[in-house]
Amino acid sequence: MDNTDEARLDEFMQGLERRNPNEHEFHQAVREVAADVIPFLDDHPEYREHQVLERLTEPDRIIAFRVCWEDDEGNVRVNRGYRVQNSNAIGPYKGGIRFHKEVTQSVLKFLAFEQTFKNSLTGLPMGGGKGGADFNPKGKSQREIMRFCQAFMHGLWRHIGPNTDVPAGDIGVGGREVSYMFGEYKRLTNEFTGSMTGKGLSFGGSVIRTESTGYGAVYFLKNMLERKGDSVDGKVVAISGSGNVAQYATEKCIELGAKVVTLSDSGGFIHVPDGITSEGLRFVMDLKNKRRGRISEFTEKFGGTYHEGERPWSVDCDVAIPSATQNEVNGEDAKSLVKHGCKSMIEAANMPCEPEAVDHFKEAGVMFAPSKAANAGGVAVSGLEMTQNSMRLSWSRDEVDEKLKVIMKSIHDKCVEYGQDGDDVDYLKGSNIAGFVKVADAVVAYGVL
Ligand code: NDP
Ligand code: 2IT
Repeated sequence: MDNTDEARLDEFMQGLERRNPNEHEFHQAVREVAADVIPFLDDHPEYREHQVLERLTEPDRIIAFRVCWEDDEGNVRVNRGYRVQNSNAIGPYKGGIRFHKEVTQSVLKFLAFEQTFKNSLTGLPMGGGKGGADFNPKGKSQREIMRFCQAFMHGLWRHIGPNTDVPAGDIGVGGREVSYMFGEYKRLTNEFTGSMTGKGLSFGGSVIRTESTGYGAVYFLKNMLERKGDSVDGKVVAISGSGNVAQYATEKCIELGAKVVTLSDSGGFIHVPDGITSEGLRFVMDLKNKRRGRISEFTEKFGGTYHEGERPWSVDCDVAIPSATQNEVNGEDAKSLVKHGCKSMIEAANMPCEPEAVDHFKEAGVMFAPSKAANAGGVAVSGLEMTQNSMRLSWSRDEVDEKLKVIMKSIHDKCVEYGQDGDDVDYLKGSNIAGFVKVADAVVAYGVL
């Protein structure tokens, strides 16, 4: 980046930070995109003239609402729900719902902004949005979760619909919660439409949607390694998280011959140097999806070590796949990973790497797959679920898996097209620009809106 672009970036970020005070996650996500897009605009003045970046960093709208519900003891509880509709330039708003105690407007704005470019990269007609609530599902009964989901949908239903905005899952929201919310939407509108994705398979859900984010991230890794004449087989992989994305990334790694040596939750991580077996993974799925237990229980049954309060970035590995949450890999973690042999970083969570970590991976020559490319498999299969709902039919597992592979390869190839740098590929730059161009062309085409 030359001095003029550097000055432009600083000026742009100062304005954004002034207009959006204290929204650190949002600032971080925008800076990461703007750092690549601003120099690109030098050769594409029409986007600058139309203020496309300025428009895409101001969400179309933010909906905030009170969610009032009753717990099992009959106490009245109050949470705040949101939907950030960032851009519908290329399709209905699309993106997950997050239930987590640390949900803020800043977190949802960063996620909705990222989603806009991620969805563009999939090649499917989907705009970008994200929603959620500062509701902590931990320790809640099934009935409390159901009542919360229904109350949340009471605040949201007017603002969504199959051609308007199509929510799905994210942290704290899986098939069970989507089903409660979709059921409530159906009751309120008296319509059975594809207004949410990630539904149960017997009522409009797509096969492979549950697996798609984790599988897609590993397909992306496979594409990156194959470009270098390498393969997933035999790689030692450190994964964080033990939820939806971590589970299916682990499953696909095992299937392709890699050894997954770590998983984690918010309490700590497990290290299994011989690799987590399929049986061990089934135990984790049961533990996390049915019993809502802690990952520490794994070592009691399957061996390995548990590291309380630590993240899994201090173990020997070839590949790291953070799959828990934002900013879970800092600069020191990045140095530790590189020291322990890590050569590929696959961001399966959204923005898991802090900027210092991204810089360090770049300096160290680590292949870096940014989240908007690496984890796009989830929303891609959500897009395929929307298609199946519109056509009122269901595709087979093989058909959907094949389409997912094709989409992940096409995202990889777009990153190469826009991010080629000699023999190397800057996947971050490639994903930012490839994602931006499609949305920007639509924004320009609509005129001043
Ligand atoms: P889940 O709720 O299924 O699992 C989340 C996992 O991350 C749990 O193991 C949880 O531990 C851990 N975790 C959450 N917050 C923290 C934290 N602050 N510190 C440490 N660990 C934490 O979520 P998903 O697997 O669906 O999502 C994981 C990531 O992937 C998120 O960044 C999400 O945005 C992203 N993603 C998800 C997609 C999807 O289809 N689900 C699609 C694309 C991206 P604990 O159980 O202790 O809370
Ligand atoms: O971050 C994400 O891409 C998701 N949580 C999935 C969104 C979706 O609409 O499937």
